[in-house]
Amino acid sequence: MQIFYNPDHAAHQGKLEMFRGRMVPCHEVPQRQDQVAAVLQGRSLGPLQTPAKFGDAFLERVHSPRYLQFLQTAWQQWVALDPAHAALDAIPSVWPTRSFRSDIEPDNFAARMGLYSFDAGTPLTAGTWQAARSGADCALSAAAHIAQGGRAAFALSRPPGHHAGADFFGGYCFLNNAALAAQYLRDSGLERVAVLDVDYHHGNGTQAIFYERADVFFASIHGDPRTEYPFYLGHADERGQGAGLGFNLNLPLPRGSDYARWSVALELALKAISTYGAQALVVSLGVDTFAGDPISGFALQSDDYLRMGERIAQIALPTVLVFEGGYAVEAVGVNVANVLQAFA
Ligand code: Q9C
Ligand code: ZN
Repeated sequence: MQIFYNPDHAAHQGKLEMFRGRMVPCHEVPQRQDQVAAVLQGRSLGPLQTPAKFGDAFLERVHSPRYLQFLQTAWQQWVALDPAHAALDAIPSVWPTRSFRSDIEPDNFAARMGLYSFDAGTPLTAGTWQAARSGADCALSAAAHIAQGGRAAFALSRPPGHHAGADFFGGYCFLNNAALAAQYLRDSGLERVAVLDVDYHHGNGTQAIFYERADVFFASIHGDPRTEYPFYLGHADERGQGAGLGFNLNLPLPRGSDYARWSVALELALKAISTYGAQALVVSLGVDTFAGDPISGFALQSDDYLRMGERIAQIALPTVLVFEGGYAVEAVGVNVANVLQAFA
C-alpha cells in the first residue's frame, strides 16, 4: 500500500462553524490527519510519502476555472475588505437559491462566497487553498500509482473532498479529491472507473460531477438524506441522467444502522461495481459511520472496519482510497488503519 500524506493539511484550521443558532468549534480539525498518521506509522503498511506536484490542468478536469480562481484568491479578497478580517475566518451567509442567477459572478465578496458554496459550516481560512491544493496532489499521486500498475494507494489528506462540486465548496470540502483521482484514472486510459463512497454523508459533489456520465460509476452508502446532511441529494431514485442513466447508485440507510445492516448495502454496491465492469476503484473513505462519531448516526464498531477493508479488497480492483470524514478524533486512526490493513 502506497500512502501519500498531505504535508500542508494543518494550514487549513477553521475556527468556528454554524450549528443550531450558534458558532461552535469546527469538527474538521488537523488532529484528525495527525491521528491517522500516528496509527499508520505503527502498523507497517508502508512509509508516509510526500505527494508529487501536479499542474492546475488536472484540477480543471473536474472543477470550473472561475471556481478555482475564486478559491485561490478568496483569502486575499477577504483581508482586503478589512485588515481585521485576518483574525477571522470567511463564512458564507447568502446564497442564490431557486429563481436566482448563478451565471453572473457578483463583485461583492460575500455574494461570491455564496455563489460558490452551499452551507455555513465550512469556514475558508488563510491556509485553505494551500491545504486543499496539496490534498489534490495526494489524491493525484495515489491515482498515478494505480495508473502505473499499482494495486492500492491511500491519500491521507484533509480538508476532505466528496461534498465539493465542480464549482462549489461545503460540508468541510473544497476540492473533490476522489473525483480528481477518478478523472485521472480515466485520462490515463482506463475506460470504466467506479467510485464507492462509504462516508456517513452522501457524496453529493462526486455524484453531481459524474451524474451525466457513463464512464464513472458512483455508488454511495449513507445516512438517509430525509434526516441527514447534506439533505438535498442522495435519495435512492437518483440513478443518473442522460448518458449517465443507470450509473449512479444511492443506498441510503436509517440512523442507527449497524454493520449487519450496513454490510447488506455494501454487498449491493460491490455487486453493481463488478457488473459495471470497473477497471479501477476509488473509495471515498470516511469513517464517520463509527458509533462514537459526534456528528453522525450509524453504529459501526472499530472491528467492523477490518471486515469492510477485507470485503472491498475481494473485488480485486486496483484501488485508490481517499480519506474523507471521521470526527471521533481518538478513534479515527484505528478505524482508518483497520480498513487499510485488512485491505492490504
Ligand atoms: N454546521 C464530511 O464528512 N454538518 N463532511 C453540518 C451544521 C456538516 C461532513 C452541521 C457535515 C459535513 C466530509
Ligand atoms: Zn461525512
